[in-house]
Amino acid sequence: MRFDILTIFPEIFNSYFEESILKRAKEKNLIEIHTHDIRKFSKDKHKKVDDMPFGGGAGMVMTPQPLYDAIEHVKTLNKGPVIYMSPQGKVLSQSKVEKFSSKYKEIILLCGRYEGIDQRIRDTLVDEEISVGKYVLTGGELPAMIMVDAISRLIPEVLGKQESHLEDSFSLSLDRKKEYPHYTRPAVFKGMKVPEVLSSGNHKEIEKWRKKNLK
Ligand code: 21W
Repeated sequence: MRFDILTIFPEIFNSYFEESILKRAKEKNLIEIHTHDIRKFSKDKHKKVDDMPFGGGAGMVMTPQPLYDAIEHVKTLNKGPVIYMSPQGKVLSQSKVEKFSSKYKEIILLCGRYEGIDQRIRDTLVDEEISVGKYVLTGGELPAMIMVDAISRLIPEVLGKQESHLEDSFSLSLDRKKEYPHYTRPAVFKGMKVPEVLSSGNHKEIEKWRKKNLK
């Protein structure tokens, strides 16, 4: 999977994608992540990317020229859909993530800042708008990271045997499913004991206990 991310804050992405599972997926060439600084495409003498809203009102709007040029450039590198991370978008769910992961080999993620982007870019260059939940963030960068994370972990071989999603409760059904409680060593922590059955070696009894203790 190839991701191209359009943002005015490309540095935000570096640390998260350079750790753990996604770092390993990049090293194994299972995913490619390219960030593009929208500001570099600004033809304004001060590299401005925002302007006042026509009709008045609070806040600034991302001006169309840098967005248009950035998207047109990225479209030569990535043939996938342009997904605008937007509070007005369809809320992301595991079934949506599964659709993206199976349908596309390339995806373009557009991150907004300020009050959002000029409507003419949405009308002409955006294929789909996705939100990550019903709460207000400062921009689309965290949502884009969520997209990359959730889509990438469904690609075969991104997760090791250890983290395999074939057994996890999320991929077994579309919505949140119950999980049994997890414990690890030590067997006693600050006086709290691990349920004895879990170290009994009796797999039938362990299954029974786990079924009975779903949360
Ligand atoms: C948020 C821009 C709200 C404009 C009410 C109170 C991308 C996002 C974003 C943002 C407004 C996503 C206002 C879940 C999100 C994003 C920035 C509207 C301000 N309205 N998913 N304050 N939540 N957010 N105006 O915020 O770009 S995906």
